[in-house]
Amino acid sequence: MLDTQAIEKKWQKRWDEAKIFEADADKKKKKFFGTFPYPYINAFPHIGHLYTIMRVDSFIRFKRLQGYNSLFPQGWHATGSPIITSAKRVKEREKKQVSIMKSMGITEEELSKFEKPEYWIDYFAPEFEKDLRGMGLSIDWRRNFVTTSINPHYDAFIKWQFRKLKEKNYVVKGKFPVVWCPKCNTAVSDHSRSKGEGETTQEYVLLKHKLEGSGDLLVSATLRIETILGITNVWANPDIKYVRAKVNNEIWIISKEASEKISEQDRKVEIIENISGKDLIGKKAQEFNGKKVLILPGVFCVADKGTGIVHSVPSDSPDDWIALRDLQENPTMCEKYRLDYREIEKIRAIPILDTPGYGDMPAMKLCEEYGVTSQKDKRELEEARKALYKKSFYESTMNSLYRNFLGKNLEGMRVTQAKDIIKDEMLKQGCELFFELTGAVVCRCLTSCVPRIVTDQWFMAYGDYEWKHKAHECLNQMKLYPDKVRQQFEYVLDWLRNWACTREEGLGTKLPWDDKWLIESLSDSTIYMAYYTISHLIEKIDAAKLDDEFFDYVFYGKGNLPSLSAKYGVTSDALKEMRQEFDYWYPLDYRNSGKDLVQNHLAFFIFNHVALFPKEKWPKEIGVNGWVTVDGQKMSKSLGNMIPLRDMSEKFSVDAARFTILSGGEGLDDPNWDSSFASAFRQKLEQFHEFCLENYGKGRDAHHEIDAWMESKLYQIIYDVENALNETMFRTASQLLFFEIQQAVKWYLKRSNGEPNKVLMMKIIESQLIMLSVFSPHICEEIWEKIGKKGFISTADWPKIEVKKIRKELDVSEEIIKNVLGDISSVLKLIKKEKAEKITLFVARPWKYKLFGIVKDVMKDTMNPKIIIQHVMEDESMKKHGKDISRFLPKLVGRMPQFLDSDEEELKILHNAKKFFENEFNCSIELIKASSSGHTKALAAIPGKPAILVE
Ligand code: A2H
Repeated sequence: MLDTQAIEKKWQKRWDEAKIFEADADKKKKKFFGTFPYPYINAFPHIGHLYTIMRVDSFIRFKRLQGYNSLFPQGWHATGSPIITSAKRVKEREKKQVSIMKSMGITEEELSKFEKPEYWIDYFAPEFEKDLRGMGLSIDWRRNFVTTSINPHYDAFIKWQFRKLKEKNYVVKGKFPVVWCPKCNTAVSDHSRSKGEGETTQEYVLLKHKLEGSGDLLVSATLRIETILGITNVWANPDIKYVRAKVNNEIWIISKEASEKISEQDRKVEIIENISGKDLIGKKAQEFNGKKVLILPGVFCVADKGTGIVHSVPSDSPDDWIALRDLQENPTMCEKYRLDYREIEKIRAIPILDTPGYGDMPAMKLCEEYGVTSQKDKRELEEARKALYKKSFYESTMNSLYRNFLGKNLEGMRVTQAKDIIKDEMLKQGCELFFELTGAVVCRCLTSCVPRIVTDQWFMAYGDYEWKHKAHECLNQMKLYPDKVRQQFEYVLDWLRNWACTREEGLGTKLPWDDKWLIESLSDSTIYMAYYTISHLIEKIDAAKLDDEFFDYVFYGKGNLPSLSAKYGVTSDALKEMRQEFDYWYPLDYRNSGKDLVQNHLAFFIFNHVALFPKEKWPKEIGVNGWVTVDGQKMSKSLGNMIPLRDMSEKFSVDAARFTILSGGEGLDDPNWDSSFASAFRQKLEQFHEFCLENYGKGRDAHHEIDAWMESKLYQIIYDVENALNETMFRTASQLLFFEIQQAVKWYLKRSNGEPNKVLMMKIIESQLIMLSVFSPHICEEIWEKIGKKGFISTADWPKIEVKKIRKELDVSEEIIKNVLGDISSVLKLIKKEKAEKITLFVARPWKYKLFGIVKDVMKDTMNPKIIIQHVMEDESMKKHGKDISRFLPKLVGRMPQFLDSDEEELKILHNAKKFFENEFNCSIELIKASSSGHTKALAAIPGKPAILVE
């Protein structure tokens, strides 16, 4: 058995000594710069990290082979809650955390050290580096760094970033709703959650409808306050419990659930009495403009959303439209609630907006389009609701009813714009804001979160219209892998609003102008790829001296070199080098991450780049991938299937592990790690090692016919691999560059009687090695050295293709020969004959080739045998074979063999393979054209499948 661990160590050491992955700016060379998000270092890296990081390493290795000066740096993220909460949980000796620590091999005595967050960094940063080095990643380790004030140079960089953002008004302070943990007493951003990543607060406007005959206010909640002039009625659910409650100084009628939530949002709530929804039905309510509307039964109103009361705008809400229609078609229902049916019948939707493509009654139109026939069509209704919500928000305009809205002319204005104006006006009229979470959120401390309004928080103003616009501009010019994620990015860029960017405790960089605050982890990690370009050089400068002028010089080229050099105590050349490194490596070419980061990190990455850098430095490509499953199961600590990377070498060998993870999936699908594949592939690599050593440099000098096919096949595969890699389709590439080549070589060796062409065989082995080195570099280096190649394979040249030698027609010939070989074997088996004396092959009659040509053409349009035969019979020359054709043609539909243009050509290739057949079957082979034979067997021959006679 090969000692793969020794091979891994050997090559990792050699790479390190030769510094082949250390890349410096070099204006003469084209460059490629790719990154994997720096991980939180609160446990050892595991298989979940492996897939994403391999997508970066392999892409960069590929680019390096293609001649790019390629840079792959790696740092560590120590900011914020992942480390802090873990440390806290250790301090509390929380059971689960203690068992996690134990499973990482940390002893009881060491445990107390992990109570201090700083210790995690000291401990895990080197461990991470060791494990990633152990995976053979082609990282430039000089550029490695850690975040937070522990690294004063990075700290200065983040402070520069935030001062710049604040100058542009992109960091603001204000009263904003946040997702709040009542236990930690802090806003809880995505990476501080154990559940509910991506969930956020949603703002509702509460609208008050005065109940006739009393001062009570029926309060409804809406996301679309701008539709206020379209209200035709109010919905209350007859089957749920409401309360009359004193809210501050008013009496509100809302659901019981709502009263609890409202009391958490800065209001005093006292419940006076319970009332049933039924008792509200049929009463009247007065709107803000004096208009009176009926309260009607709305069974779709749920108690735990908003206030449990909904006002109805049937022109623009599919839910309201269909609920109203259901009621209008149901006199019995009206009777049940003692409603005057004639009055209900008269209610008409009020046109208020113009929606391109849908006119002024879009709710009705969308219900029709999506097939909503009643409230029971829940799925259709949801689709209609979603479609209209988006369309209306971006495209609808206010109609003439809004010509004078509380003194403002809003006619013709876009909903996006009018919404805020109307909201502000209505807030003055007594409406209030109310917040819900878009879904359940649990803090890392395991407490359920609630929406909360905070007043002195700092926010990133991702809702800023111009900023969004620029972010879109950047996205539009970016290449995305796969492009399918573009829509999600567009949605996120639009949807992002204010983002709480600070928290009160933990590790991180202090907000430069308000040092009670620390910058949270998703906000100090947006443009650090720029920091990589100088991270190994900046340490020459005393961190205490680093100020904005320094970073302005490096990133913007501003300032006077001699005076800067004096100021920072380094030579002008040292400064110039940093500027050049940045200028050369930026823009970032490729960033890859898991799909969970689209909604936060990757969007922030775009936002912050466009805010701080000129267009020519905006990032160029983003790759997004799915989540790793392990042997078909979700990866989780409790299942114990999060294989740590440090176990890979021994269990599977690093090269097999790298190959396995990349062949586990591609695109947005969740890739699966298959342990049995990894074990099997380890052996395959060993066999491959043996094969290369045995076959390299051996073979004949002469050229045979079959060499052309093999060469064509090789180039075709290289070409396809290159295309797949260019699209980060690593799974496709892995199949081609390993299994497909092997299959081809196997056939080639069979066809050349075990004696391949020497030069070609060398070329095959070298090409395959170079391509495979993208996935499994150690074993490839080892073989490369053993077959006598000079230099590292990791820095070799990507195999060159001679396009004109790719000849697809040769594939057809080989396919026919393969089929004939199989058919003869089947016949021998069928007649139970071990050895034949003689085998005759009859090549089909010429008219059948013409027939096949026609059929192949027609089959592009239809697979219906009847229609195909009709088409065939349109050809005069086919008519006389009509009977024959209708007998055998139906069997061929969908499974025509590969065939050549004429019996002459087929005969020729069979002739070339005659010796091969004779060797295979150890008998003489005769080739006869069916057209010149009277043998009945000959009639069965069709193109690509000669008839076989065994004697
Ligand atoms: B919207 P989301 Cl014109 N039960 O207001 C059922 N639905 C409720 C509810 C409850 N307890 N509380 C509020 N809603 C409705 C106007 C409107 C609304 C228009 C168009 C679309 C639209 C007039 N009805 O919502 O599930 C309210 O109806 C479509 C999304 O939290 C509220 O806004 O997203 C909306 O659902 C909130 O729905």
